[in-house]
Amino acid sequence: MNEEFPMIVRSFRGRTTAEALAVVRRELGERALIIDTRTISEPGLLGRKVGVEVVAAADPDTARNETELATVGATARSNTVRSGGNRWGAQAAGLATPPADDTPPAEGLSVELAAIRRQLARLASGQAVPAGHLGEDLAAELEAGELPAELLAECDEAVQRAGERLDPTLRRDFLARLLGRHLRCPGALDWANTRSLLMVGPTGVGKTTTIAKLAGHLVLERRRRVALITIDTYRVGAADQLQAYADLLEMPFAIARTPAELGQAAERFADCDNLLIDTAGRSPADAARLHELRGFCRALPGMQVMLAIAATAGRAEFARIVERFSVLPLEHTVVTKLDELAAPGRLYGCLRRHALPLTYVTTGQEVPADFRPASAQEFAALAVRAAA
Ligand SMILES: Nc1nc2c(ncn2[C@@H]2O[C@H](COP(=O)(O)OP(=O)(O)O)[C@@H](O)[C@H]2O)c(=O)[nH]1
Ligand SMILES: [Mg+2]
Repeated sequence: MNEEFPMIVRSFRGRTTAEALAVVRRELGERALIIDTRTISEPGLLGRKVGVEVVAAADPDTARNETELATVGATARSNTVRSGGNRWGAQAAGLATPPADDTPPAEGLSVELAAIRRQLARLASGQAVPAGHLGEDLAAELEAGELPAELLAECDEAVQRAGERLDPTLRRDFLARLLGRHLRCPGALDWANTRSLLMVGPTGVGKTTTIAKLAGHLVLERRRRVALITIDTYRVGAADQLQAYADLLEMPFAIARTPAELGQAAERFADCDNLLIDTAGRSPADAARLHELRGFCRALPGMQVMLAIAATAGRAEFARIVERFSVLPLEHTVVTKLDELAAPGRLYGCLRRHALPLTYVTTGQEVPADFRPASAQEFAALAVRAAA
């Protein structure tokens, strides 16, 4: 998490946008920067309560003194949320940041011309992405990270909306905050109330390794008694790997070939606090296997299901995996192989598009060290290359 973020960022609620904005102005001053607005709906005494949540930022001094929001090198002129564009107009490419005062005019001009040229090239190639407010460098970086075009446009619009009140050096942090809010991160797994966890996912994604990491964490740091079980319906002998971890960690181990066998194993391990259940088998395209797994899900009351998906998966592959495994009640996701991530924007786009409930990430092959709780802010910061 970025403790150093030199701005106050808070969320405010109201029944209407106007009401929420009034609270923002009262608390953070007239010059507060609106980062995001969304409708909220939550259970209340008399049915669902609908309202608006506004996230706003302000310089700490501004919030206290109700003076102008101090953005380096910018003189604030407008009190409205939407600020006017720059001197070239909002649609001009890459010109959102006027050259600093000490930039020789000729150099500033050539930068601008280069930006226009690149934008024209994009238009000509049919990949027009309205990224003129992000600045050429940041837009190019986000594109290189494969942030989907619609999200690039969203970032661009947010920067445009922020206008000159947003210090250019805070652009990445600002966008990370904005994007982070759109991911689902329900928080740490409640191990005290989750006795059994079933790990599913494609072959080779890191399911068994992750189970071993979780087991190590539970035993070493939480002093819980853990048993490991492998569901091995195809008798492919894939249980050996988990058995080796069970031996290493001195944990009881069982193989279950049917839901009934899983139930029996759970009874046998009645003195264990947690049962970590691995699955082995063929490709996720195997519908019969998934149907079979549904049977296993019903074998133990309160069992939770975790999908393992690799950070390196392509967009189409990601969609295919989520679609396949969605026949199971997926309560958790572990994003594996984050250490091999090459396209952070693509990963962010996939996580957001499929609204997966993010619980853990794994970051290497070392057991049990290479895993940690997932953080929406981290995925977003990776996507916009901000400090996490
Ligand atoms: N780089 C990297 N490799 C991993 C990670 N997690 C697992 N692996 C490796 O991925 C390979 C497959 O892991 P495994 O647990 O057997 O996958 P499974 O088939 O889903 O059970 C092994 O070589 C693991 O060491 C990770 O977070 N990062
Ligand atoms: Mg395995």
